[in-house]
Amino acid sequence: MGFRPPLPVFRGRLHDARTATVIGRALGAAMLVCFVTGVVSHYLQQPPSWAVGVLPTRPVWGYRLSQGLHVASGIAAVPLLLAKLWTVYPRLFGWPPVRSVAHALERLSIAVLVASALLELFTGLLDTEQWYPWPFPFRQVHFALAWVAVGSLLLHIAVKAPVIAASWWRPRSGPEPVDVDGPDRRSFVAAVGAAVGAVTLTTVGQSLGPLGGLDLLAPRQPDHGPQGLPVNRTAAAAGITADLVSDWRLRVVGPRPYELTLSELRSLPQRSAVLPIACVEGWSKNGQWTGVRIRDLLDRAGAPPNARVRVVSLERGGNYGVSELGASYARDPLTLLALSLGGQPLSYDHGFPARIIAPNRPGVLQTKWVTRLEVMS
Ligand SMILES: Nc1nc2c(c(=O)[nH]1)N[C@H]1C(S)=C(S)[C@@H](COP(=O)(O)O)O[C@H]1N2
Ligand SMILES: [Mo]
Repeated sequence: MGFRPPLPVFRGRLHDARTATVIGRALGAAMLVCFVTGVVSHYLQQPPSWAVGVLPTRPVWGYRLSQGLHVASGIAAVPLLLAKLWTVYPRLFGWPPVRSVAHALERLSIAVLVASALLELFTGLLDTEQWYPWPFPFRQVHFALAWVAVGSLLLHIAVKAPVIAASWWRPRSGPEPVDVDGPDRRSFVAAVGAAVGAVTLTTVGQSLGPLGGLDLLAPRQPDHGPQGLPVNRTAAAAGITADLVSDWRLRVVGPRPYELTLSELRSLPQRSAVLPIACVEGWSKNGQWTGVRIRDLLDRAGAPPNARVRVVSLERGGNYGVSELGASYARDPLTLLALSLGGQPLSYDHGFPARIIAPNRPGVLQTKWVTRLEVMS
């Protein structure tokens, strides 16, 4: 019984339950915010069929806020997770490694939690760089793993509830005059807090305009790009050439189909709206868009009021060449087939001759180089 292999022994109080709780509750909060906003983003991009027509179009900045929080909480979770792992890693050397079936299951659930949390943050971070060095589809796997991570997080919290409760408050000094929450722990927590603050302040400007000047680490600077707006996929990358665009027509397919040239579109009533492009990768920027209301174009085609619309781009082969507007978006007075941005005709990279812009919508669905609107029954 007395045998113990020569494993390291840890005496530092920074590895105790109080530190694990202080770091863990911040990490848990970040993970929960990240999870909820991630689920919002998933269902806005891929709604269940009953929800397609009723997705909320207000507030217009809703998705911008939600996705800004998603990416910010994910980034904040990186230093928190590293600190948490450092705090508890001595437990890897506990002896005996397994004390009971329950203990074995608990260790297994923690392995699942750590693995899924690390992989979530890693894939999410690389997505913000638009770098996909793996063979699986990012979005589906990121979504599925999120449930694994949150499920094992909740299980972990339930198992540890007594320890967490006992360590939640700053321990009071006992009879001996020791500072039980001493300077070591305060320095450690302050350092982790500073790391979280630093990575947040240097990235959150990608979606939070006033902090744009501090946006040093995020892959996108919201001000960099033609017409003051970043570009995710350039016209060149999408294979859009002057040739393709030269005989451009908008085709509206519905009960009364028709075609319009660009100058005919420009002679229809024009509307303006200030709406953000809110990219799922975290950057957001408002633009002043002008163009024709989708609603007006659909009415002219004789579309019923609850019609869904398939939006088709000139772009072939990409993942984003086709999108769908449910009825709530299609009828919204702010949903435009935009022809200009900031008073200038759209640049090629922003979707010339025409793109979709709709309120409270993931950027990935704001289809560029639109050539056809199809009324779906
Ligand atoms: N046809 C097409 N439309 C597209 C894309 C695309 O790759 N192809 N990218 C989308 C994405 S991911 C975003 S965030 C916005 C970016 O818009 P911007 O380049 O005008 O800023 O356009 C969207 N529309
Ligand atoms: Mo995007």
